Amino acid sequence: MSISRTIMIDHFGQPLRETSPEQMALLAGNVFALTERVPEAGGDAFDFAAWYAAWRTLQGIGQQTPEPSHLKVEGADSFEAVIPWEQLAEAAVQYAIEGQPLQKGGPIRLYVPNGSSACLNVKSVVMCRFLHEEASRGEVSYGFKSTFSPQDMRIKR
Ligand SMILES: Nc1nc2c(c(=O)[nH]1)N[C@H]1C(S)=C(S)[C@@H](COP(=O)(O)O)O[C@H]1N2
Ligand SMILES: [Mo]
Repeated sequence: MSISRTIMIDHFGQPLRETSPEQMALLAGNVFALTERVPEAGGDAFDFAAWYAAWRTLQGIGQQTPEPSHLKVEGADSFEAVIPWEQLAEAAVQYAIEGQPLQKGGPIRLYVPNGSSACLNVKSVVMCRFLHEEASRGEVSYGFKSTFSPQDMRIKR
């Protein structure tokens, strides 16, 4: 089975950009063994924040554009997580194992060591959406895709 090697980027609703695991790793600049940051995990990783900073510069996104409030990551299986920006400071992206593309969980997998749940370690990430949603700042959600937004999730039934 062949998996998609493309990752789409939605930054604050601007036109979608496309990238790949290898482009992301190059842009992030520094690759390391994931186990250094996530002891139970393996493979090759780069720092999420380093990638984001370099990507913003490449896209010409200036200082006047605020930091996101959340990252929404979507897996190929429609699992998705909305992660508060503050939880991503130590986040790492697994993009290869021994230099080879991921056979499972590719094209990339996000690891959030400081996250509020292991459920935020989304596999098979095909879409990263950078959001600014002040009303839901600090709120986490994850699960299989539904028609509910994080805004809707705030109303407990
Ligand atoms: N794409 C995708 N990522 C996912 C999930 C999923 O169902 N699909 N499950 C999440 C949940 S709820 C957990 S607890 C962890 C489990 O990770 P593991 O299989 O490495 O133990 O993966 C997370 N990432
Ligand atoms: Mo989970």
